[in-house]
This record gives sequence, structure tokens and C-alpha cells, in this order.
Amino acid sequence: MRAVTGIPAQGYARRRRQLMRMAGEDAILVLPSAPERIRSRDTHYPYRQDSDLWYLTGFPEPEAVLVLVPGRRHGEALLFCRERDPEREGWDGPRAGPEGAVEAYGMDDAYPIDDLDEILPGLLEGRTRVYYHFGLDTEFDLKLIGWLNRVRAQVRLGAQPPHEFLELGHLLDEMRLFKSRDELKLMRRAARISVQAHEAAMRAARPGVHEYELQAELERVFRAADAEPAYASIVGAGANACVLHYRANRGQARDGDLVLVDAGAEYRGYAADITRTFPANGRYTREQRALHDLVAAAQAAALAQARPGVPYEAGHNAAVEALTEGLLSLGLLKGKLEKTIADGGYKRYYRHKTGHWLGLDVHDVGDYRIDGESRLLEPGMVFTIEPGLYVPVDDTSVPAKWRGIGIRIEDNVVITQDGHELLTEGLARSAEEIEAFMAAR
Ligand SMILES: [Mn+2]
Repeated sequence: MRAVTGIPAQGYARRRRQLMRMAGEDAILVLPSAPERIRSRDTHYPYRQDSDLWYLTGFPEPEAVLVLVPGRRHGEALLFCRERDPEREGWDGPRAGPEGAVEAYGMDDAYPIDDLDEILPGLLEGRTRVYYHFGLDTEFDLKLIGWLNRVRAQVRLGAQPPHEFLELGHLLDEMRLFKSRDELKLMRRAARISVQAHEAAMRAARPGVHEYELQAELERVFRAADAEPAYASIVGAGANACVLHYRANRGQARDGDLVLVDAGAEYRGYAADITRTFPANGRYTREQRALHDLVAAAQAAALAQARPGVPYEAGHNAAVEALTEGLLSLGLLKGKLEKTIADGGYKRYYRHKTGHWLGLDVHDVGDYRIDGESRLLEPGMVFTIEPGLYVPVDDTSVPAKWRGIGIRIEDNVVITQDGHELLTEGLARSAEEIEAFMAAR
């Protein structure tokens, strides 16, 4: 059996060693797989491995637990997983089994998941600190407490139970924030697939098209490239574009409507996250064009801040300033620039932040602020830049021609040694480029 993860086995081993080094010799780290979730009665949602477990093993199966025991002489990286079972495998597909976990996934040792109860208390005994992600999986939290209590019950016989419990994310989130060369290869692939998907949606756009038809175009391209949606694809025509997490995708684009598409592929666990807003008929109206140009200018202003040493928040601040300036000059807002920014007047049309970390999770892990201050950008950080403007359809404070226009432009960047690389390069972005692309379909 062969692991299909996109990262060489040594890459996972290196991550595990780094994590164990940070945790220290007297620690133990416990990482359960994501639980399977029932969709209805006896059918499940498509299974998605827990991002942390995936990051450290590339192991795709449910009912698994990774236990890292730094410095343990008989093996540091242990995986508990389902045993081979020809009868079950006939229904659900092949399992690695403990043998495969060692051979294909490079574990030091592996055991049947059913032995966890018996073995884990012994592994906890003598360790000072437990790293674990508390509160994510209540059922597993209780099991872990049970195993700890089993060790505690042996104290009079000389057992030493752990007495420090630490949030695993303190160590792991920081590692995941900085993408390696192997990870960036997968993220470029996810981005490229997503670019092609957005192009397919633009090609299929026309007055009268249903939102779900465009969703089908996007997801056809994802699946054809061995990828899947990294999150529920958003396809919002007309005023539906103003609903930030619109998911119904049942509306129909009329002639003259814009269509906002926020969709990204997940490839080997890594997400892309792209938004484009294009006219169903291929041509922006004057007002749509004015707002699209403004959002594009805000995105360019934020992108100019994407380089090492600059505070992460500088991008958002630059976008807010550009948007506010533009809204004032178009007459959608009234007042002075500084005051409209300071008192948040712009939030009437721009309610969200300008981006987020991107990786195994679409809203990836990692602190945005450290000791109350925006952290500085460093090479290897990947994030989105996604300013937008949304004029509510019932906003009577502005002329009717502006109402119901929602626009967002979102791209993905990685910080490099001397600036940034745009992962989503090549997809028509400005109003001009989008009109040209749609005219040439
Ligand atoms: Mn996003």
C-alpha cells in the first residue's frame, strides 16, 4: 500500500520531530482523528481528516489516534488505527491497518485502535505534560480524562501522573502557519485548479443562468483535477452577492446582474480561496464598474503591504482607507476621511476583514496578534486578500442605482524573502480583464 498525500514520508517525520522537540522530553502529545459525521440516518458526510493529524501523518482514515512520546526508547511516533478486516473493507474500502501505518506512513509503531484503552494509561504514566486540543471532541476529552484517572489511581503504587495540560495549538498552530516548499507546491496546485474553475464559471455565465449551474461548473473542474471544494461554494447573483456566506445557490442571474463567486479547491488537504465578481452578460454597468474599480484599488493597496516585516494588519488598514476614500468621492458616504475611518462609518458597506491565513484549513490556524500587537509578516506565511463592498438592496440613503451591488475580489499570496508571490496569478481580476476574458469566450 502507498500513501497518497503529496508530501514525502520524511516530511511528516520531520514535522513530528520538530513538534516533539518543542514539546520537550517529559511531554506526551495526543491527537485523535476527526470523527465521522452522520448526514442522515445511516449515511455519512464525506470524511475529512482532522487537519492537525493530517499535517503530522497524512493518514486519511477515521478511528485513529496519533500519540507522540518524545524520547521513548521503543518508538516515539505511535499510531492507533483500525485493524484490517476483509468483511468491512468489502463495504468501505481498504484500511492500512497497524502494519500499513508503519510501512506506508512511517510510524515507529502502530496498534489496533481497540488497544488504546489498555495501552494509553501506561504511556501517560511518568510524563509531566500532556499536549492535546481540549474541547474539540467532547467524547475524546472524557476518554482522556478516564485514562488520566487510571494513572492517578495508581499513585500510591508509585505511578507518576501528568500534572500539566497544555493546548496543543500553542506549538502546532505556529508550525502550520509557515508553509514549507512541499506545502507551497500543493497550494500552488490548489490555486491553479481554482483559477481554472473560476474561468469555467465565467465561461458559463449568461443572463438567466442559475447559481447552481455555475456551482456545477466550478465543482466539475475541482473533481476533474482530483480536488474538491475547500468550503461550500458561494455563487450569488444580483443582491445575493451581499450575503457574505450565501449558500443557497438557487437564484437566477438576470440581464444586468453581477455574479459573485467565492469558491476554492482543496488539493491533498490544502485550500485555495478565490472570489471574483463578474457581469452575467459580460459587461459591467457604470455603477458596477465604479465599485469594482474601487475594490480592485483597495486590493492593490493591501497587496502592496504584503512583504516581510510589515504588520499583518497594514493590508486591512490600507484597504479600508482606499475603500473609504472611494466611497466618499462617489458620494455613498459623507464626511471626512479620517473620521469615517475612525468611527467605522465605512462598515456600512464593508463589514469583514481583508483576509485570513490559508492552509490546511481555509481559515487557517495561527495568531494574528502577539502581545496585543499585529504580528509582522514573514516568509512562508500564506493568506488571502479580499476586500469587498456590499450596498444593501434596501439602503435608501444612496441613489437606487447603487443598491444591491455586492463585489468582492479575493486572491491568495505567500510572503517570500523580498515580497510576495501571488498564488492565484493568471485569473482575470480587474473589470477590464474580466470583460476581455468574457468577450473572448
Ligand atoms: Mn476567504
